[in-house]
Amino acid sequence: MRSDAWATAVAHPNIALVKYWGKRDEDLILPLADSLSMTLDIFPTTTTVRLMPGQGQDSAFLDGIPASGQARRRIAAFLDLVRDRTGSTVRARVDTVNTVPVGAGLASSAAGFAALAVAAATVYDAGLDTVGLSRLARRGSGSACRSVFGGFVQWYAAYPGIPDPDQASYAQPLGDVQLELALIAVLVDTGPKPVSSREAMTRTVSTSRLFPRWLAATLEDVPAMRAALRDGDIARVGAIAERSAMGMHDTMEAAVPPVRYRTPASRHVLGLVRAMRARGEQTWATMDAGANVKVLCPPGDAPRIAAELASMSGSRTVIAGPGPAATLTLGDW
Ligand code: 2P0
Repeated sequence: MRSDAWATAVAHPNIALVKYWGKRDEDLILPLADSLSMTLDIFPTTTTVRLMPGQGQDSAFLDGIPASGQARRRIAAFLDLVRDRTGSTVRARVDTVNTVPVGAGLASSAAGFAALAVAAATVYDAGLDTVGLSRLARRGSGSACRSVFGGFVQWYAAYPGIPDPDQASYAQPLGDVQLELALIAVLVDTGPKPVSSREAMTRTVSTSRLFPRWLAATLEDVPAMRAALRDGDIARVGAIAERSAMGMHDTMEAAVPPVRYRTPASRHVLGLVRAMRARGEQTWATMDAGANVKVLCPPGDAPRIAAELASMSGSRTVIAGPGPAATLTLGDW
């Protein structure tokens, strides 16, 4: 490890087709169930980590603006995990450039911590393979472990009884998916979300009477989605994805106090998607921890459906397809 080492990595957001919602270990970020996702080819995050010998604490800049408080502490705690592995005490400067609105349910933390994991593991010479990088990214933000890989991905929960769950919980790409799938992001609201997904998740698990039912459904949805992806059956993929997402929102709306990410604008778009499907279009909706709606459809239909959704909702739409794994793009280490 050279004292002036630096590395730059790029990673893309992922959208879960079967959602992750609920942890069984808040510190290790172990989920209560497996989840399945598609890494996107839009909205990349680029992160540079530069070792700063002599600097007293880690510094972080998000789109050029110094991070403070919780955001800086979360990055510093993540770098501590990397330093713990390598025995280094050298602090670092982190520069992150997002192309996606932060905190709007567009998976900026997934891309951000995946890129940070790859860049930090490189400069600190942590000697991690892709599974190790996925485990590390998970400790920054659960869904980030999926953005280490491209295409369709499964995150293993490491169910109770597994001897070393930290080791056993990581993501892997699915090698047997035949599906051609597009995702249209309908940007109804790109402002920050009212409640962080971390807080919302904890509140849902501890207070929502619907949560046990949702968890049981997820345990059934994972193998059903695996089979639908393997079969390339877009109608089954869409139906399972939509019920996973809507069930997740139902369970958080039953939390005390409720977490409401679905706004009137979201509900309008959800209604448009249902109406399109009723007239024979292959369209299904999913949503994450924010008001924006993502629409799944066949790639050939995406430009037409995106244009119609944009004109009916007045919102910007962006078409995505399966995207690449997180990669190192530059460095001097
Ligand atoms: C997902 N989401 O599967 C779900 C669906 C949002 C809705 O993972 O606390 O930022 O860092 O593990 O990964 C967003 O939560 O939460 C998320 P932490 P994360 O994509």
